[in-house]
Amino acid sequence: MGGGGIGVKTGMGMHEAYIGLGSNLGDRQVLVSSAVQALRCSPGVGRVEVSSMYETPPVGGPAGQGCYLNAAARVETILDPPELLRLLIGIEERLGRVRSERWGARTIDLDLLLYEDRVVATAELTIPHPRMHERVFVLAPLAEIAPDVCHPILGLTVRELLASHGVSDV
Ligand code: A4P
Ligand code: MG
Repeated sequence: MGGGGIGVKTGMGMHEAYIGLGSNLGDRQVLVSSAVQALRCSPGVGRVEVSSMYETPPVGGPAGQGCYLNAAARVETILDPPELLRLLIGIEERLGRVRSERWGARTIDLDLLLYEDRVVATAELTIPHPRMHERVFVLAPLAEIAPDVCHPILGLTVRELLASHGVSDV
């Protein structure tokens, strides 16, 4: 098996997952970029492709929060969904996230949006992310890198989900 180098080889055992990134506290651009960099350097993660960053008004949560920077990433990984969630939580913690109030301001939020066509519903993890289809701040960056990927429960592509919010293009 030549040529793989360090890191993850493509092929058998490799899965495709999509991550939503959001930040509305601190240096948002540096935090989102650092999270992408951390993903790229993580054991078990191969190629990472990332969308542009989108400035979005806060949805829900306490009044007076600043705008978010949101992005989406496609990762190739040999990690299974719970392992990938643990990796995301570890990166959030390293980047200084403190969990206080639900939907409150945060340095970085990493959500596991989709993992191939898997449907997972455990106490710790729900895939697809249960609110992804309701949120233009998730769908717009995701449509940039994965317009034709299908939501395994709703049976609609990301492009179609975005269009259902009256957004035809990003
Ligand atoms: N968890 C279960 N499933 C997942 C999953 N698929 N991905 C559990 C990630 N986590 C998942 O999440 C709480 C727990 O959910 C995790 O420990 C994990 O075990 P959290 O990140 O601590 O809490 P949260 O982010 O405050 O809650 P939640 O429900 O993830 O919030 P959302 O739905 O992500 O919304 N407005 C704009 N413009 N942009 C944003 O990015 N984000 C939110 C957060 C609200 N408003 C926003 C934005
Ligand atoms: Mg979250």
